[in-house]
Amino acid sequence: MYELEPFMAELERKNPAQPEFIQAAREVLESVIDVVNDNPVYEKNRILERITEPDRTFLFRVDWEDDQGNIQVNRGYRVQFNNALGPYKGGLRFHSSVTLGGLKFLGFEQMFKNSLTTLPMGGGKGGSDFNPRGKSDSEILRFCRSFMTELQKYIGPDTDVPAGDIGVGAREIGFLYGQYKRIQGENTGVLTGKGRNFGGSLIRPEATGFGTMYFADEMLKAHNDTIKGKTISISGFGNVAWGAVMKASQLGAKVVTISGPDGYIYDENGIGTQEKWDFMTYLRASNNDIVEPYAKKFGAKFIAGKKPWEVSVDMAFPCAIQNELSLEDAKTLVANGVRYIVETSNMGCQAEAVTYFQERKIPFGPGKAANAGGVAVSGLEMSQNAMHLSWTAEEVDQRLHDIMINIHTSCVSEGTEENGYINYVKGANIAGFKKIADAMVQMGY
Ligand code: 2IT
Repeated sequence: MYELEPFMAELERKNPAQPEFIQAAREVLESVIDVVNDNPVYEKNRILERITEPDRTFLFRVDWEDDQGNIQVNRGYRVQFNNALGPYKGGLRFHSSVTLGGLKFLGFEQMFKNSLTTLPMGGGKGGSDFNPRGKSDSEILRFCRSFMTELQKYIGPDTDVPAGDIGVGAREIGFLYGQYKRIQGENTGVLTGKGRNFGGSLIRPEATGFGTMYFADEMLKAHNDTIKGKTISISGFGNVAWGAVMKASQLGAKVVTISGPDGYIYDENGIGTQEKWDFMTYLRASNNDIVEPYAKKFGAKFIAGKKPWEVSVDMAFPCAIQNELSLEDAKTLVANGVRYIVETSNMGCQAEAVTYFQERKIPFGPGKAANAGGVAVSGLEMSQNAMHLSWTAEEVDQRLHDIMINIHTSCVSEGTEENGYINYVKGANIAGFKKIADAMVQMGY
C-alpha cells in the first residue's frame, strides 16, 4: 500500500527547493492514490516512484552576443519526463523565472495532459531563463541559434519534439527550426508550431485558446447551461489568451479583461473585434510585455499593478502563468458571483484556490485538461509532417474539437462524485494516469 504523506515526504527530500514540482505531484498523487492501491500491479511495478522521476534531464550553458557586442550567458534545459506513450513532447519556455524545478512541474503535467489527448505523445518540457522582454529581433535570433546548437543533440522527430510556450512563439520556433535544419540538414517534424510555409499546421496558433473554449462549452452543457451571453475574464495577452478571446466571442460570450505584468485591461464593450485581436498580436510581438497601450487605443480602462480577478464575471480563465490565482483571488471571484473556473495556464491556480472552488461546488476545469488543445494540434502537426501533407483548417479544427469533447467525457467518467459534482481535477488525473501506468506495466521496467 502506498501512503500519501510518507511518499510526499520522500519526494520532497529528493527534490529540495522545487515547490512547484512538489505541488503538481501532490495534486496528481492525491487523485490517483486510491486507484493505485486498488491495483497491486502498479505498486509491484513501482509506478509512483518511476512516474515522479524524469527519464533524464539536460542542463546546458547558452552563450550569445547582445546588440552592444557583450557576451551574455543563460541556462538551457530539456526535461525528458516520460516516453511510455510516444516521443517526449512539450514546449520550450523562455522566461526569467525558469528553473529546473519549474520545468519539472511542467514536464510532469505535460505527461498526463498528452495522455488525455489520446495521441501517441510522451511528456517533456524545456526552456531557458533568457528573458525576451526588451530584446531586439536579432538578439532573439542569436539566442535561439545558440540554444538550438546544444539542444539539437537531444531531440529528433521520433524521440523528442519541442514546441512553444511562454516567450516562444512562431518567430522563435522559426529561428530554432532554422538552426536545427542548418546543423542536421533535414526537414523533419522535430518542432511543432512551425510557420505555415515550412510544415506548420493550420489552427496550431489558435489551438490552445480554441481548445479551452471547446472544453468550457462542454462543461457548461454538462451543467445544462450555455456559454452564449456569459461575461468572461481572461488573464494574459499572449498566444493562449488571444485564441481564447477569439473563440469566446465566436461562441457568443463577452470577454472583458486581458492582463500583463503591468496590470489589466477592463473593456466593458468586450474584446470582440478583429482589430482588437490583431492588437493583442502586435503587443506580443513588440517584446515589451505590457498591455497598457490597449487602453489608450480602444478607450478601455487600465488598472495598474492588479490582476483581473476583482472584476465580477460569470466565468474566469487564467491564461497567463502558474499560481497566478490565489486563495484571496478565489474568494473575491466567488463573492462576486463567478460560476465556472477554467484554468487555462498550466497550474494557474494555487492549490488552496482550487480547494476553495471545489468546496463550494463550483465547476473547476484544470489546466491539464482545458489547455490540452495546444499540444493536441501539435500532435496533429506531427501526423501531417510524417505524411508529408497538410490538412485544411476545417479538418484540424474538427479533430481538435472532437479531442476536447473526448477529454471532457474522460473527466466526467473518472471524476463524477457520488453527490453528482464533477471533480474535473480528479477525473483528468485518473484518466491521464491510467494510460501511462498501464503502458509502463505492459512494457516492463
Ligand atoms: O503547455 C503546453 O501544452 C504547451 N506549451 C504546448 C506543447 C506542445 O508541444 O505543443
